[in-house]
Amino acid sequence: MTKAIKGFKPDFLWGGATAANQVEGAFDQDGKGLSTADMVPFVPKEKRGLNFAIDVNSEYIDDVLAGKIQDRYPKRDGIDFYHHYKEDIALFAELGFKVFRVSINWSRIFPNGDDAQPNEAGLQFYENVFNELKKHNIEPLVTLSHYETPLGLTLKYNGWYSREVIEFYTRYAETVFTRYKDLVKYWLTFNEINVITHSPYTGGGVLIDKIPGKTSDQIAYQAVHHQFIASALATKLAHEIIPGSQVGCMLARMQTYPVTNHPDDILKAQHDNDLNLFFTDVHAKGEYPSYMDRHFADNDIVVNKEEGDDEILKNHPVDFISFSYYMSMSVTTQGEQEETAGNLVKGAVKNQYLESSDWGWQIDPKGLRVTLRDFHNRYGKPLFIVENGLGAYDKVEEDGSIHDQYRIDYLSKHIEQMKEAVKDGVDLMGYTAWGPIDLISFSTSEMSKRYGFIYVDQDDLGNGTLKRSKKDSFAWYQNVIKTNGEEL
Ligand code: BGP
Repeated sequence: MTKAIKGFKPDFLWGGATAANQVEGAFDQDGKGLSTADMVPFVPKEKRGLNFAIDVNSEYIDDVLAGKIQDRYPKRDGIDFYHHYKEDIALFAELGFKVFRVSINWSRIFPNGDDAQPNEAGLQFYENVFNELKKHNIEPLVTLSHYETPLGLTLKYNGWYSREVIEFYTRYAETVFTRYKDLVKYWLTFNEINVITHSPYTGGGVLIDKIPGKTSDQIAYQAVHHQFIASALATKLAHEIIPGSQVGCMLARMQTYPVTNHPDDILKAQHDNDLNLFFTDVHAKGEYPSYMDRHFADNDIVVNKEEGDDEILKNHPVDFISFSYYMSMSVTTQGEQEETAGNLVKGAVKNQYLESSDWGWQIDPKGLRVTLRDFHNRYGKPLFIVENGLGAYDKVEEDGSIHDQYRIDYLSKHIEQMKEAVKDGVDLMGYTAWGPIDLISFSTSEMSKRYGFIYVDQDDLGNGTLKRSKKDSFAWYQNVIKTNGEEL
């Protein structure tokens, strides 16, 4: 008898994902300290390059703190979720969310990062949020660190480059696990942990100009080793403090294709994929993969480990693998070709078969199926897509409606491929669309790069009423959830 091929599980976790620094605002209220995200300015389009993230250096930070620079910092204001969370969660409930991904802003809990005692007002805020979710039967999925290193740790220790930060992170993790043990079951240790090799400041609160004589990669791989240890220790703590808890790692997946079938292209794509999957390899298998020995040697990278580190990694692998997926990459060794914008893979070039978003991200739903199958075969662990979506300019019609069919097209094609992957045998736990409510863009600090089913009336300069309204995609996603992905 042949086995029936089924779609999504009945308890599939449908929902949406946000990060504190992109939604909350209230950056200096109720005892919150500054975080690295609070120092990222808005840079007008004409002044930007192909860079993925707007970066800052130590001189810039010193000048801001000394009051010499008066830039705009959209992530300090977010969409004021801090004061709108009840209204926003009610809208997520109306969408039918089973899960909602948030991050805890570390500097709300430990304002300087290394404080001896947590800030009660910060703890209370998230307790209120989690209780509100519970009221609506929505599971929280909580990221401990989403590009929000307390600035104090950057200024005093140079962020994750310092091993001491592991202890501050585990203190923070233990504090929130203990406080929310009856409210939160699903945790992620670091958002897009691989981004640290592209932007050590964003991913690790590290200022590389403070470490002369070392390459960015030499610094980043040391810093990420500390994050791996911290992640494993947090996994251990979660399992001890919260019975039945599940902890995942989180990768910005960069599915990379060879442009031609020249063996050099195949090898290059394989190597770039390995460099990306290194982060999930360590988290899932509990050890450094052997291919990194060669990469480290070729690039003069020495990762200082302490005795006992290998055991910590080995003993506490993650329970599931989560990742963001927006686009795929293509690479070639065969001559010059046009580069694509906004990517994390050095030298990635245009794929002639794919269309691009207004920000140059190449849209590739089938790449998601490839990614899911690869992960499944490589790790055999449950998978969770915790970010996916289309950043687009939306037009508000005179009657207030917003016809975002382009967003529906993007999402439905990706969910279709998820369904195929599930039929291929992939164990998929859930899907949280990025930015279910419009929020501040991570890479550009723009408000006008919108992902939401819910529109927020605010422009790039911070003008607007902050009023929330439903786009066409709202009813569409509501029905997707209602039919468990059957109707797209
Ligand atoms: C991921 C980040 C998110 C996010 C998303 C979309 O890399 O984890 O924080 O915002 O990308 O990116 P952007 O906001 O730059 O369009």
